[in-house]
Amino acid sequence: MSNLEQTLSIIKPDAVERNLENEIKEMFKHKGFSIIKEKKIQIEKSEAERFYKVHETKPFYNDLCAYLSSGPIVVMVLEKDNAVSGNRELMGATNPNDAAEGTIRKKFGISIDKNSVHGSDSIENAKIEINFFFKD
Ligand code: IDP
Ligand code: MG
Repeated sequence: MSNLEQTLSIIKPDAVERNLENEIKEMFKHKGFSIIKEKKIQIEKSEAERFYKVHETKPFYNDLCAYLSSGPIVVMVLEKDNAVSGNRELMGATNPNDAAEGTIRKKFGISIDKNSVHGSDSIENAKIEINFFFKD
């Protein structure tokens, strides 16, 4: 049975800055994801703070929000069967040092903070995050 889902993906500033946008998109397409919406934007720090609100008590929250708003990002809605878990798998572990071979973070991540991509962690959060960037 098919279980079509959508998830939110962000190509973070470190990857956009290194011109990795197309290579990362190719990895998504190769795994069968359709990119059904996308835009390249730069967000205000206050928007990053809203987006990452779940992390507001973490010691890295301020740096994380400063970083996400530090340069252009590419925000995408990805669609395929089981897209949420499939994207997490393709991204790899949060720390690129722990990420499996063949994952985006293994291939392109620089450090735990400059780890090249964001992906929603649940179906519920995917809906919230898609609506955050693409309300229409
Ligand atoms: P995720 O991006 O794999 O879902 P989260 O735990 O949701 O990881 O953390 C959000 C982002 O915060 C990570 O992608 C990473 O950039 C940053 N981050 C997480 N843990 C740390 C840390 O211990 N130090 C610095 N940055 C961190
Ligand atoms: Mg997360």
